[in-house]
Amino acid sequence: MKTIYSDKHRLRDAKTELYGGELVAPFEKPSRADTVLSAVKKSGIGRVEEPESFSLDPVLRIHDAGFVSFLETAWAEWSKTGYSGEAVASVWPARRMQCRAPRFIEGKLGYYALAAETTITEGTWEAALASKDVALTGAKLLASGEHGVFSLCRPPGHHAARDMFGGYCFLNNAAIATQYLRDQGADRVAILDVDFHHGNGTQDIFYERDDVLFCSLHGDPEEAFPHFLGYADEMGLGAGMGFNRNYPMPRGTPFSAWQESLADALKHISQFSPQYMVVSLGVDTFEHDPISFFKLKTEDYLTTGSMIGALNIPTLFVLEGGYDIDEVGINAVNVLKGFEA
Ligand code: SP5
Ligand code: ZN
Repeated sequence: MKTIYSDKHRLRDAKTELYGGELVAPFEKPSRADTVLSAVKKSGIGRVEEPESFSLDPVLRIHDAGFVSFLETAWAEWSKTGYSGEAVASVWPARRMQCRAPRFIEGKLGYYALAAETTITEGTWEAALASKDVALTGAKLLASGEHGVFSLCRPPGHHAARDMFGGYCFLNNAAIATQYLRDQGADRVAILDVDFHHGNGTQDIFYERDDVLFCSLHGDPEEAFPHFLGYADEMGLGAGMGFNRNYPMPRGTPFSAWQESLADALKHISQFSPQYMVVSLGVDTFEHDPISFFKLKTEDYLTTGSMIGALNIPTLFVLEGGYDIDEVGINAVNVLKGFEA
């Protein structure tokens, strides 16, 4: 299996994340991608290739144009205010307030942010653009006949909605790749999101559509980020009714229980008979992940990959979360190995 990787992820190198009331060094940091890349190389699973550059067109098939231009200029607008910290939202269009994007950057940040832990910094936009190129290059390889491709995306994407960033995400790489595959002629694409966190952005983007089935396994939003989406009763809307499936699970969920949700999601994906599957591959389900609460072990990722592979659907793996830097590489690669075996 080929891996697509760009060094430009390094341009996303925030110094601060709001966590537990403090500004801490971000969990989502460049060394994550280094760890995954070195595990890929060590595994001998296949070649590592640079992405092609794509225009903004495939991005604008998913994201709002105002949002895209906000991301593009946010750092420049913030830095000219004279603030010394990173660009961060501090005020929101909360209930009964006007939901419109104001002119000043502080207002725009609140309008477009879904969470305050994620800052915008110099280089964030360039890194996000490269990350979507990594995803799109993988999708293009899939469309040209590859059976499995790994897009080693960083920054991640699944929390980013049509017009919202947050949860360490700016552009929704998996959604952009999925739409690209549709636009290349596939009638149906399934998205399987196994990141510990609910893929709120991806769900929101495809919620009213019956051409993209979205299935997400995640920490119960009663207890886990993003808290305001990911409940089991979210089944889709209009034409999309029945094409969204959530599997929220409680604190301490072991692989034995997680695997049952995976099997059910895979059963529905198989019944949908998609031409392609896009896997939002987060490995923050790991027992030692610092911000999550599932109990998956390193060898469970091999089983996960082989269960996905058993469907025999051309599959794009898009990297999302996973924060225990010692194990994130081996766990991600185990999914790929299991898929190929
Ligand atoms: C892509 C991805 O995995 N994004 C996750 C973003 C989560 N950010 C908020 C984390 C809040 C964590 N609170 C956990 C308390 C653990 N003691
Ligand atoms: Zn996550």
